[in-house]
Amino acid sequence: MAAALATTQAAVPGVRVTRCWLVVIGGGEHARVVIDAARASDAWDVLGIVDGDPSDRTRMLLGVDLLGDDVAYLASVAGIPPDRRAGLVLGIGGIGVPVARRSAAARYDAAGAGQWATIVHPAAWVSPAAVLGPGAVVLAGAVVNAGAEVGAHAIVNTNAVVEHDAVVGAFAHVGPGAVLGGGATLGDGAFAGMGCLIRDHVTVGPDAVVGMGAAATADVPSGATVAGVPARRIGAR
Ligand code: JB3
Repeated sequence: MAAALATTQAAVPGVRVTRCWLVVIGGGEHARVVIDAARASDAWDVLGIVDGDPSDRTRMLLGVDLLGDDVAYLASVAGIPPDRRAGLVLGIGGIGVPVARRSAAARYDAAGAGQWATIVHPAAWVSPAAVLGPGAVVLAGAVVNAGAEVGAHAIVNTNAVVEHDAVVGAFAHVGPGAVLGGGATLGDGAFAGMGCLIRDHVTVGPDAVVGMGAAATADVPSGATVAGVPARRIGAR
């Protein structure tokens, strides 16, 4: 990470580990797994969540502080020097529709609110020869093999596989158990549904959707929705 982030010293038996503070934007269902991954990784201490919905369950379930809505949080960090600000990560999952995630990221970027953190659950494997973009999240059991690239704010969900040399675009989402074969591409904002297969060297265009359990054996046009085995076009997103 280019510049320093605000850190916290956490005592663990026999050692002191320096962790960075993390703020999670959005406090719904996806945020819970992001928070678990961040805590498990020993790299982050979760300062709190930012969410305008006061009914959220994440605080109660995981004991996380609510820092207010976006307006309140952005106002609160305005006077803090950049190197004293917490790292940021999107906790908004959006279930394959990246609109809210894109607009939240743009809002925080426009405000210069802080650096985006990259969160990797310790039970995931990410090759040292893979590249993860800022704000990318790789959850438990996932594998990201050598030469793969995972773009900014992309999600590699539980038990997903991103094979060697595959590319996951910015804001794309590889759903739980989905597999991208070697050299495959999931375009920006595209969604690979749970358990789907994307054949090696196949390209799924930006903002396309590959349905749950589908097998994409040929390229998928931008914005298309495909389903079935082999996958056939069933509509547009
Ligand atoms: O399928 C899996 C494994 N996970 C799904 C995930 C990818 O998408 C999960 O099952 C859910 O269906 C869905 O999770 P998500 O997006 O966390 O949904 P939900 O529980 O509705 O939480 C979204 C939260 O984001 C809500 O609390 C919203 O108030 C909040 N939110 C939405 N837009 C926002 C914004 N929060 C902030 N701070 N800023 C926003 O612009």
